[in-house]
Amino acid sequence: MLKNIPPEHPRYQSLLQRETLIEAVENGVAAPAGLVAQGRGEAMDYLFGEETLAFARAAIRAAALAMSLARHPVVSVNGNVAALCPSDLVALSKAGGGILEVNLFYRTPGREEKIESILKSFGASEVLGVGSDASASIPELLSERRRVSPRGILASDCVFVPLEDGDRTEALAALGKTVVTVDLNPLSRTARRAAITIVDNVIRALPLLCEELATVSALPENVRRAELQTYNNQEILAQALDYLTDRMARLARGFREG
Ligand code: PTJ
Repeated sequence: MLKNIPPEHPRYQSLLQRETLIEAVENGVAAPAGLVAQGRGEAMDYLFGEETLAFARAAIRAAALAMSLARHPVVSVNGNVAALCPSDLVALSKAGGGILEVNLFYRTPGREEKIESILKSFGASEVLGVGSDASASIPELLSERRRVSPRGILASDCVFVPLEDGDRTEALAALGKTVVTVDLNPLSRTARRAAITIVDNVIRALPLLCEELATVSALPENVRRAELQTYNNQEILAQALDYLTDRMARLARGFREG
């Protein structure tokens, strides 16, 4: 199906992501609800102009600082991100972003193992949260996402949870963990509750995050701590909304003026 999209199509990248997700649902890697999530993200990306904007770059920098300073960072992997950017997840883990852990909202039989084998095919040496490894539980969470690895999310101080649901973000934050997310919707509960929200398409954000992690890791720890303290997530979300408002107004003026 993927090869049917001509590369010169003006919406090639977007259609490719869509088809990748459809294929992942057909193969049992992504949940059917993952298509709804992708559609929501696609719509927001369209409104933002499908580019990585200044507020996203600032959040990527803060995310890299937080990961580099963490004692035990973890990269949480769901079906959507495993389908969209498996090689970047492995690269992020290897760059110091954290150990990989599969954590699913819809934990149906076989999906964890499929995601594990995708990550391993891209070079991951260890993937937590699969089968009996997800033996610990996050208190106050009813969904299947409560099941975590005692060596991973449970023990972590910083969790990267791209495309997350609001309940778990709140629960992880309540446990005192630094929650870093990627979410194209600045109004989502996850976006508002995370410590650091990268409002960008995960496809574009992950390679930039890997690069930034390498850059900040070269800085002295006290310099990284001081810079991270200046980061304000509410301000970043406000900038994302300001950008949308201004862009929509500009586009509306363009229609009126012809
Ligand atoms: O694989 P599972 O079982 O763990 O399920 C994963 C999904 C994504 C289905 C589950 O976590 C879910 O239902 O998530 P939500 O509540 O739909 O939230 C997903 C958020 O990610 C939404 O706010 C979307 O706007 C956003 N989003 C979707 N695609 C992208 C995105 N953000 C960045 N990049 C994207 N490509």
